Amino acid sequence: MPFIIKKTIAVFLFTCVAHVVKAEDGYELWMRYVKVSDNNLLLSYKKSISSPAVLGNSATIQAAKNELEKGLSGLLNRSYTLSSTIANNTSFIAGTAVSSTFISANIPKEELAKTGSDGFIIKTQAGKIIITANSDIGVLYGIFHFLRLLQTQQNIGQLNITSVPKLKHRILNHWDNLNRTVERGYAGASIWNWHKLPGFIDKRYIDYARANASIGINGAVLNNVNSNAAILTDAYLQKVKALADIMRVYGIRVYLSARFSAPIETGGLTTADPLNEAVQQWWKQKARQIYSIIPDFGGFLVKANSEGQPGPQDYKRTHADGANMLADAVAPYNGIVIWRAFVYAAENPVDRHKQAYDDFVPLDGKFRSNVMVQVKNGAIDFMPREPFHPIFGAMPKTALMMEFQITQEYTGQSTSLVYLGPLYKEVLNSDTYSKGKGSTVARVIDGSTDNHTLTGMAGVSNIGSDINWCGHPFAQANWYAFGRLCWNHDLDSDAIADEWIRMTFSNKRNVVQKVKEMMLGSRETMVSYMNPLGLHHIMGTGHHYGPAPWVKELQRPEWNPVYYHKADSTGIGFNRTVSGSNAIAQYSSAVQTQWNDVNTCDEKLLLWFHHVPWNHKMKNGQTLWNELCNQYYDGAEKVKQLQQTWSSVKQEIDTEQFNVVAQLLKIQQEEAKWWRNACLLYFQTFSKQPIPATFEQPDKTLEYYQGLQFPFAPGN
Ligand code: BDP
Repeated sequence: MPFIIKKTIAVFLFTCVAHVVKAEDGYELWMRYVKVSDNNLLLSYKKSISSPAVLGNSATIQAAKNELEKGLSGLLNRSYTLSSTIANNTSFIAGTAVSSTFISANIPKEELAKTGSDGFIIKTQAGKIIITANSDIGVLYGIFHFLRLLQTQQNIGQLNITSVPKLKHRILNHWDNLNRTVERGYAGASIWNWHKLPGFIDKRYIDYARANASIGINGAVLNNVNSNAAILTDAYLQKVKALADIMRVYGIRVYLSARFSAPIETGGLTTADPLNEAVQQWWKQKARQIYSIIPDFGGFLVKANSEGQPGPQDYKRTHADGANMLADAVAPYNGIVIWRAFVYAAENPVDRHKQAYDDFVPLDGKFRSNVMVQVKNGAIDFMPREPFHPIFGAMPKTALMMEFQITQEYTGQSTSLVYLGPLYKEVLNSDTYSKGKGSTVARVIDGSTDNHTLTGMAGVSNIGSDINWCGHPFAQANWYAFGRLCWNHDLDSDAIADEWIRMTFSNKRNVVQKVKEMMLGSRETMVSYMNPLGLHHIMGTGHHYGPAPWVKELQRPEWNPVYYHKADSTGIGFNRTVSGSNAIAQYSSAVQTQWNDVNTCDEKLLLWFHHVPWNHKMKNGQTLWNELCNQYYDGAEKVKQLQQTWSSVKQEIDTEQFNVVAQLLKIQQEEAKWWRNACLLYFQTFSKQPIPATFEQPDKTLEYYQGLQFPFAPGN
């Protein structure tokens, strides 16, 4: 073949290869490290980062080096080999102060002291960028932060950042079962391949740990709160150890959900009574064994006496008796016990809203110092909108941990684009008034209102074996937002969305602006077409997929949607004021005044606290019935707008990612209509009023919606 032809073919092949852009499947999450698109910035970054050095040689520092190498090579499109020593032309240095005299000479001790065990400093000093911390994990967090600055295309000319997490324990709760099903999981199977552990280490475990470390998450409860005692047996503890060994490198401790009756099920005892000495010894021995295998084991999470789980009340003991017994077992190893306050009982006729408070508040001051009581954000159950849980602010002597749900059990599951940042912030910013104005939920959990140092936040994970981890590409943003808020609850959801979009999709102004607009409105949109005006718990039975406000025959009263909406010919809503269940009395008086008058109550929570006549006049002059219709229609309409906005950025988004989201938005549109039509047709049987003629009328009957069945819906 003549040379010229060979050359032409070679050039042709090269051009083809160069143009094959890898379609994105979402696996890389927000750590894509694609080349910086702004050329000026790219040049300035390259200039600022020469001969980077990362000092130290622990496994964590090695992970930090790997990450920086991967990040810089991708972002700056040039291969980097990191050095462990400072050269003459080194302009970027990362390491602890003890790792280098250069760092200790340039970063004042007092500044470093303020960063504690996990925080970090990023500073331009003596013409160099210095990333430093008191610990190797702090250095790793600093490197992730630095990479985020490049990913989001920030100016790094004169850096002066000190970042310290506001919460000590930043934990994901996996509701993963040992057979790899995931309770309320919508992203495939559990990522923990228990059967193949400990021999087989899936690469995902490392990427999972990287992703968590990148946002500061430092704990993972590996198994479901509805737990199986087998996780505490010798064989499983070896599997847990294999995971702990990986996570340790990234600063993540593993925790286990402990089944309270494990001494009976796996220990051969006849009781699990927390005051029984043999039971106490059994747990002490179990803790000793676990810590001999996993020295930095985090501790136990317990769901007790709730939804059929065993607990201390089975023996007429209190939650404090149960928690303290476990706390004593892990205390010698610095372990903690996280005891859930999500309790309610079928036998208790009191409004479910009140039950956890009634059980727990009298126990304030009775828990050991290594116990945290983990409280869901609201008193019912992770609803699309709930008032904050009245326990926040009511147990000043107890370390209270927030529990949010990241997995979208009640917020559209894996077919809906719902950014939960605004939900989390709404709760965190709520004022409990427990110590006067400004005693926000955030300040209760970060320990500042009541002087606690044991602080934390848990999120029920939305992670599974799906290639994109979370099922819906936008669900990744909820994992991300949760982590960022654990680190700093002062961040606003707009800023978090901004970062996430830049790292996940693009830094282009148009994309950031449009996608952010979609995300920021998405939670309110979902509330409008599912649970407007304070409606709650009106979803399908068991799987919780779709609307079913008509359900009234379930065995336990508080499992029935009719228990919550109480629609009748006179009106709709749950009267929780003094003339009703008086749940409102569990809040401080300043909070009560926001909600206890039907005419001044925040309308977003109107039907949460009041049973309201159909013709009640709303603040905008509409009747309640018409406003309910408006909200449902408005919500469904806004999903159409989400579709349009998404289409407008088509050219700028990776095709595969674009198509996944476009298909899901189409499903969401149908689901929004379904919620709207089914709920309004049903409530109309009580209001006896028409859906205003200006609206497109439902095309199916109520009977049709009532007949829908989903026996195989996921997550059940
Ligand atoms: C409910 C879920 C159920 C969980 C429970 C819990 O439907 O699957 O077990 O919360 O938090 O919302 O324990």
